[in-house]
Amino acid sequence: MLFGRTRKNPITLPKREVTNWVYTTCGYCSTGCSIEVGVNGQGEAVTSRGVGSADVNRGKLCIKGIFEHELFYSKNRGTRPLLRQQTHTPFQETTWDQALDHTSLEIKRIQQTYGRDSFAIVSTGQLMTEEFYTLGKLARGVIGTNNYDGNTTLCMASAVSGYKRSFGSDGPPGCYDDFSHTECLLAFGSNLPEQHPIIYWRLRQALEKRKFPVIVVDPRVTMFAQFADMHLPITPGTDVVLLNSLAHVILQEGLADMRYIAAHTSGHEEFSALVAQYNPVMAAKICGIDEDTIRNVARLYAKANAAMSIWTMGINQSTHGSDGVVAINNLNLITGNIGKPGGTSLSITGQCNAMGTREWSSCSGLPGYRLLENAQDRQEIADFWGVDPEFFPKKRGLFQTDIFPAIETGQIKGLWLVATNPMTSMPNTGRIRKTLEKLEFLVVQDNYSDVETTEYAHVYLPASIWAEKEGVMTNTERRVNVIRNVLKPYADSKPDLWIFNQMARRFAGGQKIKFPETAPKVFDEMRTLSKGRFLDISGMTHDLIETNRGIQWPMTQGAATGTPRLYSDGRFNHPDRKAKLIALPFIDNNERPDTDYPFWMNSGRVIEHFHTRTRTGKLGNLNKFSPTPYMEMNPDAAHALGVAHMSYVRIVSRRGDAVVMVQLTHRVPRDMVFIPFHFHECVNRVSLGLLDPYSRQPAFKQCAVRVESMSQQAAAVLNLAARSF
Ligand SMILES: Nc1nc2c(c(=O)[nH]1)N[C@H]1C(S)=C(S)[C@@H](COP(=O)(O)OP(=O)(O)OC[C@H]3O[C@@H](n4cnc5c(=O)[nH]c(N)nc54)[C@H](O)[C@@H]3O)O[C@H]1N2
Ligand SMILES: Nc1nc2c(c(=O)[nH]1)N[C@H]1C(S)=C(S)[C@@H](COP(=O)(O)OP(=O)(O)OC[C@H]3O[C@@H](n4cnc5c(=O)[nH]c(N)nc54)[C@H](O)[C@@H]3O)O[C@H]1N2
Ligand code: SF4
Ligand SMILES: [Mo]
Repeated sequence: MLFGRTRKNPITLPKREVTNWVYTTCGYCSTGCSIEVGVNGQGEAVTSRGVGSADVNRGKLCIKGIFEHELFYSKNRGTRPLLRQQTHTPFQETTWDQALDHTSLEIKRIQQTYGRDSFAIVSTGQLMTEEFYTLGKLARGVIGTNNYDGNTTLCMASAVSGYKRSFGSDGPPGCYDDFSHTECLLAFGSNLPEQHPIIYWRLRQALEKRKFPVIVVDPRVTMFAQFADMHLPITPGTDVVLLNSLAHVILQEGLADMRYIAAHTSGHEEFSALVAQYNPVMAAKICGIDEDTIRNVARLYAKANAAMSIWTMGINQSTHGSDGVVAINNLNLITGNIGKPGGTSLSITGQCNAMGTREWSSCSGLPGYRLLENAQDRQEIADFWGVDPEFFPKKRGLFQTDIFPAIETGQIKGLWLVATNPMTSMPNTGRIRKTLEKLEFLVVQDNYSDVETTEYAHVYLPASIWAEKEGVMTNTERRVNVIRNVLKPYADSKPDLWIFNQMARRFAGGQKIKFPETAPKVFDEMRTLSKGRFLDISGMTHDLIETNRGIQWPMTQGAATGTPRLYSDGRFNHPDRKAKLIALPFIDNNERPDTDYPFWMNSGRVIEHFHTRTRTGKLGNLNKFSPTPYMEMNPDAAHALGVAHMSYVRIVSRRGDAVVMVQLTHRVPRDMVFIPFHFHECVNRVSLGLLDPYSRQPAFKQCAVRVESMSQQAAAVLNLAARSF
């Protein structure tokens, strides 16, 4: 008798005859895996594989990388530029010349009518570095708006700000190899196995060779927490209190590295006086981690010969994001754990090239970590580009999260969105919708014509995706890796570099300044501008980068290799060459659960999806794992409300509501729900996103909601309605 699957059609694997493997780098997360894309005799990309000789991934890829070649053929790629005079009327297909002419005329009209800064540009962490540099030249040197920033404000701004405050410069000091040397790992608000699977795999490799304690601080029992030796389920938003208390114990028990503190830091006295107030008994009441555990972790960390901390969005996306980063740096400074093998303060970056935009995009300043506030930096770039230094503003303009409120109040009238989707990714999207509707002119430049923001756009520019282009990206450990061109641009889409260059030509300033047409030529400009600087890349070329499977900056001209660690000599980038120990008083300003809204709403990611699903939502091999907006809820809390597993509920906050399917799990405590943020019209309809005072990054991870059970029929209707807006 035949049973089950034997009756069904057998699974057949497609035949993949690869004639050519092309070297490239993954375009999703910041791990920076080297990929080879297999191309067949007909010139089609048919498969992807990890590069065995690449130090980062050593032949491995996560589920997103394995299917990355499918992106080339994914649905709803933009085929031609689209244009319309008014939103909510049908778009007309148009030529590149017309789309670019119209856009440049609108930019000029808005700037002439309302002032130069009334036109804003919001970019991303997902272009090639050469594209970032070119967009920066266009924004700063030609168009001349000071309201130019990136979505990295949602992502890495707190890490940047914290590094600058502590060390005098941005730039993560450590690397993945530190796992092989450390004796204690402390991870804050990072779900490494799902969000950086290959970095996690590097950690596992190190642990197989040599056991050391792994301690995860996260209010949720993440996959990382499950694999850790200790899990500290912290009260949301209170990491600074825990960190101050760890420092308290280390100083009080004489476990600090006083020699390192005296030689390489300033501010010790004020810092010690502040942490003296954070004894573990008092801290436990705020951060929810008991006194014994605090003392135990402090001793483990301080007594290890080398100890390291990593963190991601649980720290950065907080009203104390920048302070959280500084607090982690404080911990590493007082224990002498900076710039030594296994001893570091390593921010795990988010997007594939969030580092590249920090280094070269001019979003927060000028290229190569130069500052608008510094006259010599302005002069150097003005001379190099051939512009008047007075054309540059003397202070950075609005952060991305301040640009939208400035649209609300009429200060900004026109916007260019490049590779970012704020209608899904910004907090409180109801407010974002109103701002986009208020714009006189919106241009959206994206791989996909169905990206939600096009609904509000006047012009849509179809950009080529990933390895239809070429250029470099910098990963979490400062490794510059190269994306080689695999396929020619899809339909009539164009590489972002081409689009920026064509736009430049349409401005008088852009005709005077040189805009090199190819990525290697742009890279040459960056190399020249990097000479002698902290992020020196003058020793690199695209070819050398490919040969080495990525090189870590700095690498000066003539050097044999890159540099795995920064600050190994204990000399930092503040004028006195010391790192700062900074006192961090804690003020609790989060929206907390109360009787009307009794749950913390936490949000984040799952392994199979990337951000707003414009890409992973279109690949069956990824989307099938979670095609529906859902929420993790504790079974006890659900029972009390009569909410069943796999039923739909309505979550409500003071901003808005959303419909999600319930997944009952003990991953979340009784007073918390967790929602992946990948879905449109979902978590960010509800989120608050209070801003960090230094970095202006939103606290996506903390707000208060209530959960309403509802008739499943009504839920289905609402769910559909919400999605069709
Ligand atoms: N699969 C996948 N991988 C990705 C991405 C993706 O979309 N999908 N995106 C990339 C990007 S841009 C980024 S920024 C990274 C993000 O990578 P992660 O930061 O690792 O991912 P998240 O899920 O956003 O948040 C991490 C954790 O922060 C915790 N958290 C919430 N509040 C607090 C708190 O108050 N304190 C502490 N200590 N923890 C808290 C959450 O419970 C969550 O488990 O991932 C990158 N990698
Ligand atoms: N509630 C909540 N909200 C969050 C977060 C959270 O944890 N919780 N995390 C925040 C974080 S850390 C981040 S990084 C943001 C991400 O937020 P977004 O950047 O808005 O999200 P993406 O979906 O990555 O949008 C990138 C867009 O660029 C397009 N794109 C990709 N490559 C290219 C290219 O080469 N050229 C062009 N022109 N377009 C391209 C994609 O199709 C996509 O539409 O979301 C933030 N929002
Ligand atoms: S870990 Fe990140 S870089 Fe590596 S394959 Fe996965 S998504 Fe790409
Ligand atoms: Mo991010």
